[in-house]
This record gives sequence, C-alpha cells and structure tokens, in this order.
Amino acid sequence: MAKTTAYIGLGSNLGDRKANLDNAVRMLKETKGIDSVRLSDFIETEPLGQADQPMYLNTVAELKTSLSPEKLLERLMYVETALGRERNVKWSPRTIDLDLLLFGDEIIESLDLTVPHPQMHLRSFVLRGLARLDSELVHPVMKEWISELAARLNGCDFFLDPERPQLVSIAGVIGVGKTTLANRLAEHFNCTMLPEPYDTNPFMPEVYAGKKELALDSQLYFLTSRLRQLDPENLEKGRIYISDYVFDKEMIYARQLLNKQQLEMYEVIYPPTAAKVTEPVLVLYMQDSPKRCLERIHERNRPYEQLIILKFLKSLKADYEQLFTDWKKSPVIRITLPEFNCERDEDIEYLTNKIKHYIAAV
Ligand code: A4P
Ligand code: MG
Repeated sequence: MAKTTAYIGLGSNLGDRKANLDNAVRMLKETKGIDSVRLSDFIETEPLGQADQPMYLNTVAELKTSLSPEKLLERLMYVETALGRERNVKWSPRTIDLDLLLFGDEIIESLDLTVPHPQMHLRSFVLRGLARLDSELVHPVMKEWISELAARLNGCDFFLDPERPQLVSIAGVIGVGKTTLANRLAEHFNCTMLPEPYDTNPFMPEVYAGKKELALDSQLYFLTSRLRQLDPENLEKGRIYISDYVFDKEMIYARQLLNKQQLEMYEVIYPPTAAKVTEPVLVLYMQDSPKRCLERIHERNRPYEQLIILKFLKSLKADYEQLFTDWKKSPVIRITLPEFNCERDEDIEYLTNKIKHYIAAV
C-alpha cells in the first residue's frame, strides 16, 4: 500500500510535558499503519495567544503512513484523549495537543480537518521543526519553501487576530518605491492607504537644506502626525490598512539627523509614543541598491531631496538591515528589486497572494 509522509505538531503545557510528548510518540509508533517516525528537537516556547499559561514544550514528528488523513486525525484524537487531554475552552492549557500539519502535498478543507494546518506558517516552533526534518519541504498552498516561511518570522510565533486592525506597513530606504507599492496594494485590497505626510512637514526642506537646528522640530512633526495616523482609536479592528512607512524608522532617522542634545530629548518622548501606535500585522521590506534608490530620487525630483547623497542612503540601508535583523513584532516579507516590479500586474498578484495568508481580514 502506498505510504504518505505526514507531519504532526506536538505540544504540551500541563503535567510532565516531556513524558506526555514521549507517550504520544510511543503511541503513534505503535499504531498499525504508521511507521518510520522521526522527531525534531524538543523546544520550550512561550504560550501563543494567551500569555497567562505555562510554557509549552513543542516538537514535530515525521511519519510514513498508509492511513487516510481522516483515520490519522481520528488516531491523533484518540491519543490526545488517552493522555488526559480535556477539550473545554479553545487554546486552554493541555497535557497534549496533536495537530496534523502536512499530509504529503494534499490540501484538505473539510468540516473536521484543514491541512496544511491553517496557522502553521505563523509558528516558528513548527516551521523550524519541519525544516530540520526535511529542508526541501514546500507549503502546498503557499507554494513556498518552509525554510523561507520560517525566515520571515525571525524565531517568533504569531497568530491571525481579527481583533486587531490589519495594518500592513511597507519599509525601505528613501526612493525604493514604498508609496507606489502602497498605492497598488491599497487598490488591490480596496482599503485605506496611510501615506507618510512628507509634503506637509514645514521643517523638513529646511533641515535637508542645512538648518540642523530645526531637525528636532521636523522629527517631532513626523512623530505626532504618525501617532495620529496609527492611533488605535482611528483604525477599525479587522480592517486592512496599508502604510507606506514603518513607524519604527523614526528612531533610525532621529539618530541620523539629530545632534546629541536633540537626540537626548527625543529619546524621552519616543518610547511612550511608540507604545501607543498600532503595530503592523505584517511588514513588507523593500530592498534595492542605494545607487538605484538615488537614481529614483533624481527622477522624481522633489526639490529638497536632491541634496541627498549616496553615503546617507547607504547608511540608512544599514540601519534598516539592523532594524529587521532584530525585528520581533510581526512577520517580514522581503521584496527584492529590481526582480520585483511594482508596475507588473503579475508581480502584484504574486505578492498579494502571499500577503493574504498573514492578515485576518473579516
Ligand atoms: N482540525 C481541523 N484541522 C485540523 C488539523 N490539521 N489538525 C479540527 C488537528 N485538528 C484539526 O482541535 C479542534 C478541532 O480542529 C479538532 O476536532 C479537529 O477536527 P483541538 O486540538 O481540539 O483544538 P485546539 O488545539 O484548541 O485548537 P487548534 O485550532 O488546533 O489550536 P492549535 O493551533 O493547536 O493551537 N503555544 C505554543 N507555544 N505551543 C503550542 O503548541 N498550541 C496552541 C493550540 C495554542 N498556543 C500554543 C500551542
Ligand atoms: Mg489542536
């Protein structure tokens, strides 16, 4: 009988977690129709969704099976019950949770079973385990490498939360094309675009022209206008918004443009403001060479921007790289130019197909 390779996500956060996982694996191995069980590492993870719970112990199992997906799910539920799993509240603490992550490359959407597991692409503890068991695995719906999906999460775990505004923020250095992409995406999703108010900032042209004493005013202007735009009071939960900037770049620009005294004052104001703004559910980070960004800046010809030099763009790019090396707030999809071209409909379609897996729009 033909065998399918299936992957199971195992988790426990009640009782003797290691023994619970070991027992579940033993019972799976003893199952007729299941063989060659291989495990990834056991890792301790923060409870996802509800913070006031004990830490989880998670692992991923690969198995070969001649069972149907439905029979395999039945067996998983049997093992859960046998090991003391109580089904009361969704996402409550549990002695054992067994999720069917992948069943070959099958896509199943029935009443009792959704495969691939609908939120697996948002969980590092699942993706890393899968990639360790098979580095060539591809997500059958998203059609992307599991390792690529893992890289987007930077070691963090997320879940789709319809209770939040579905803010997608676009990041990248000046001239990379954030506004153009934001407009195209807003058109596609038929949603509001939150544009950076660069042309109403009365201080910025003077700062770029050399009046450094106005740099703090310019930064405060941006800070307050973004606070207004991203105030959770002004954004509806479950609705999609696209912003052509990521709020956290404020600190990058402050470090670049403010002198020591100005920065000291700014650093007092910034954290309480940052704590108030709506965080993105997804960031799109556009990457291109500083040279090509400078060419675009010359083409679009905003007067004050013409004083920008390549060295400044290179330094901004390095700061953005660091920001996203450390980023823990949301998944990040990196978009590399010029391979990606905003003007091409198929590129936009390809990107929007990725984005929709990261937003919980109602
Ligand atoms: N079901 C549909 N598709 C599947 C599938 N692919 N695998 C149905 C398993 N079951 C599937 O499952 C409820 C019903 O989902 C089943 O009857 C089955 O017919 P459940 O296991 O009773 O409910 P649940 O586990 O509370 O919900 P769900 O949606 O499975 O939640 P998850 O995704 O399992 O999340 N944090 C950390 N750090 N580690 C974790 O492992 N797990 C959860 C639970 C929350 N937070 C966590 C972890
Ligand atoms: Mg489950």
